[in-house]
Amino acid sequence: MHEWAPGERERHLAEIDEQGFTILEGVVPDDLRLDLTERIDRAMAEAGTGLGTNVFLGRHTRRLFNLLARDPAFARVPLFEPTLSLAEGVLDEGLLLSSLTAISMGPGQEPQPFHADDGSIGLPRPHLPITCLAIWALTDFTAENGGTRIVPGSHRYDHIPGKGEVTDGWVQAEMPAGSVLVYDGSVWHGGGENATDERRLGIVSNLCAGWIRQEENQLLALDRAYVAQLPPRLQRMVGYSVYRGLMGHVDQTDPGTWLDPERPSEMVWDRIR
Ligand SMILES: O=C(O)CCC(=O)C(=O)O
Repeated sequence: MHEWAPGERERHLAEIDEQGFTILEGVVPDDLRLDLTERIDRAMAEAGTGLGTNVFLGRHTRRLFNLLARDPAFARVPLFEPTLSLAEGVLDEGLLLSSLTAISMGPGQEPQPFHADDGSIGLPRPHLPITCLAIWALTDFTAENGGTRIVPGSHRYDHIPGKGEVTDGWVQAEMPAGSVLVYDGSVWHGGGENATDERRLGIVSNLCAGWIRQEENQLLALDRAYVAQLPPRLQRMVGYSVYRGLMGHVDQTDPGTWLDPERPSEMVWDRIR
């Protein structure tokens, strides 16, 4: 269990609210960081992960999607208490895992176009936070190696960046390995430029409100028998749950009870007398 200093969690939540992001410095223990690094390298080698094929994915960058399906050890990322607790503060406890992706940004990578991660959702902006993301720095993130560029306050802009739109006023998430950048998915951001001769390695843990569609379809990506072995909280986060006793039900039952018939579950219909 992560120990917050008095007022620390509230300070991070206020930063996300005010500027769209916050940084948790040095929160990931070294053994976890190194273990995740080794597992990403193994999984990328097994999958034969190639370089991106466009300017957004990055022609010098390898991305491994669907991380949770590749190794249950990656469950530790979306369940990591400090970032999950902040995401619950931004969204609520009914949040879902939207996607889990490793990004290995190689030397020579140009800056990624600015974008908002919730930009595909056609709601008028600004709107309530509907996604909350965490980028884990498994190596140092620096100005030179492509630390994420982010525009403070842009989660409140009334539009998303136009294609190729150049914006000033961005700052860079420079953070030592073991730190995590947590942000509202409405904020304008993009990977920086890697002008070094070493890779910048990270994991993006994307969480969304329990009432919108997940970016990567976790229920199809993960076999049910596999999900049954994951921690119960993560089972709910991948979609074996109902939001407010209603959304996600099957024939008026909570699909979480398919994995554990004893799981307490109150359906909306039980509340109506
Ligand atoms: O790599 C980064 O710093 C940001 C990645 C990102 O925003 C994305 O791929 O959507």
